[in-house]
Amino acid sequence: MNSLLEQGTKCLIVQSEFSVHSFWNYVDVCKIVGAKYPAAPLGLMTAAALLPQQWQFKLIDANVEPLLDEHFAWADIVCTGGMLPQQRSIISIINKAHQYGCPVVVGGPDPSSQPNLYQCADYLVHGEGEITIPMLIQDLEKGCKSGEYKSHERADMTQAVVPRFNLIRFKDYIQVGIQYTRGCPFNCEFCDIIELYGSKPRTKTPEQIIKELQTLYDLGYRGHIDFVDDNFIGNKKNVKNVLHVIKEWSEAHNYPFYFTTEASIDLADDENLLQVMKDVDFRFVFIGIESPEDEILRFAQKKVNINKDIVETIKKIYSHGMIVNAGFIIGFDNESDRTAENMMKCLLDSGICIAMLGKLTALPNTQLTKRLKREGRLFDEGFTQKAEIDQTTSGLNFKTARPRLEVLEDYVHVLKYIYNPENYYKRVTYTILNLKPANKYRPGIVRMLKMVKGLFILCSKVGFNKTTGWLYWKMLFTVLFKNPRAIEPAINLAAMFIHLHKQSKFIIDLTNKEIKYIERLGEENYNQPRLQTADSKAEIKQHTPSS
Ligand code: B12
Ligand code: SF4
Repeated sequence: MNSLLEQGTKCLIVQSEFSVHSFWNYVDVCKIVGAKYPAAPLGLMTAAALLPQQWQFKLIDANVEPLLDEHFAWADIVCTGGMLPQQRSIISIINKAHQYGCPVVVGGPDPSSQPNLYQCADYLVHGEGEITIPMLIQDLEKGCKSGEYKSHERADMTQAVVPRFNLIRFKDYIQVGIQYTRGCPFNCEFCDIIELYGSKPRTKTPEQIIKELQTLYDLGYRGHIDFVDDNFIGNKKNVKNVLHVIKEWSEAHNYPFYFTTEASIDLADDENLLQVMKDVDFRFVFIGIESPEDEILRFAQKKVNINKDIVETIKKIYSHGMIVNAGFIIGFDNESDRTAENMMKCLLDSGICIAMLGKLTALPNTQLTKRLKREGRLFDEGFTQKAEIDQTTSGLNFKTARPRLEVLEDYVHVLKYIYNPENYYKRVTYTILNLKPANKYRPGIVRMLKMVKGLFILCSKVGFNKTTGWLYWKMLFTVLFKNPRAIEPAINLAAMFIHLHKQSKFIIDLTNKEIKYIERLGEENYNQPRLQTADSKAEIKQHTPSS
């Protein structure tokens, strides 16, 4: 091949594998509805739309099909990338491609955060592809055999391209993502979003979003669309505009989609916003609650959550048809022996069923990481250790303020409590009885048949199981009598328990092993070898004004 920019250059795009043990990897639930993996690889589909369009693309998602030697043998160039938990698998893909003599382009959040770990790639693309992929293309035009592309500029989202949705098989996934905004106006100490994407939310125009919806519609996709935004409501004025336009489009197309997203808790302060989200059939929203204790939130700079009556706030969102999934964090400096109790009470009272309980993680480049470094508390192992699964296994990569054993014991205690079958079904019943779903999206006949089949599988798995059987039927009949319009989300939450129960058990066992290990070793002996080396500490001291 003379130039990589030739017409028909074969570009293999690889989404590397995520751990099967991840909280987010609810493959058992996917199987029930005939899918293979929850979410489609939006970052890579977007990168594909920015790469030279004269190329021939093949996208292999190793989470839904095996990545084979013949794929590498076919390729002239390989593109890959992704998040922290994919690090090891991304690097093995780079090595494999090199065995086949293929140059590799790597990009995405982890190569951008930790470029030093990806120097083995031929072309290393930092940050937002809208800015840096054109720089790569310029180099390819010049025939450069390697390069690193970075920029301090942030992408203008109004110029963003439509992702190459045609590179995936929709039936492999439960949901397809689209992105409306990047960045978040808040300033939480532990968050890397503001470092990666800035604190000024940048949004696409309503026309761009409609173009993406229309593309998906024309490709035959129907059903679940996830707005993968850092904070969907970061710019409240713009989001209302786009929602009004989506509403008109959805009406005109007979509501082919329903939506989910991630938003800050102040969503509940805006009745009008809640109503337009209901109007277009938003069904789930993920909210970072982190902690029910104001003192902890204040310390973590999570100001948007302070002085909120969480139970009432969540109830209000349920009444607009949206189930709240939430993130909670354990390991903040000013936690106390009441932290676990308070968290469990909050979860039970608010009915939050799907709670991602993670351990505080000092992610690359965050304010938290900088502070812990200054305080000499950051572990040398950095971010990679144990990060292969997600923040249920990684995290606490620093000397904790409370004894580590206490933090881990609380972690296990809360997990056991929230994913105990009785407690889970209690929360499902509460949530569903408070839910007023819009039910605008109506599945077509094929999807309907799949759902009916899925329901039979679910009933056989959960309904005739000695742990969940009675709880499942009791919940189902309560919902059928008291709020039949919400039967579908009730079934979905019951299905999710298959995954949540299994995943939490895995994490509990793993954490218990860690507890035993620390008990044997002693807290100090655990921390000391992991702390920053003497040299790096000296360097930090030199740069700390107070020292
Ligand atoms: C949606 C999302 C998820 C979803 C879905 C993921 C999926 N499969 O699609 C879920 C909820 C599952 C998830 C989970 C996690 N996530 Co997440 N997630 C996001 C989020 C909000 C959007 C991702 C997205 O689709 N963006 C839109 C696309 C277009 O952007 P992009 O992927 O960055 O791609 C662009 C560039 O990076 C570049 N690019 C990307 N790939 C490539 C490849 C090549 C070759 C090139 C040239 C360019 C390129 O071009 C694209 C266009 O600009 C991001 C934050 C963000 N704003 O991106 C966090 C983010 C990616 N997640 C992150 C993390 C840490 C996680 C978790 C580990 C968190 C946890 N709590 O445990 C888990 C692990 C996942 C797992 N399965 O094990 C971090 C990653 C940090 C890092 N340094 O790697 C991010 C950045 C933010 C955060 N702090 O949460 N996540
Ligand atoms: S509200 Fe969420 S996205 Fe925004 S800064 Fe805080 S943690 Fe990050």
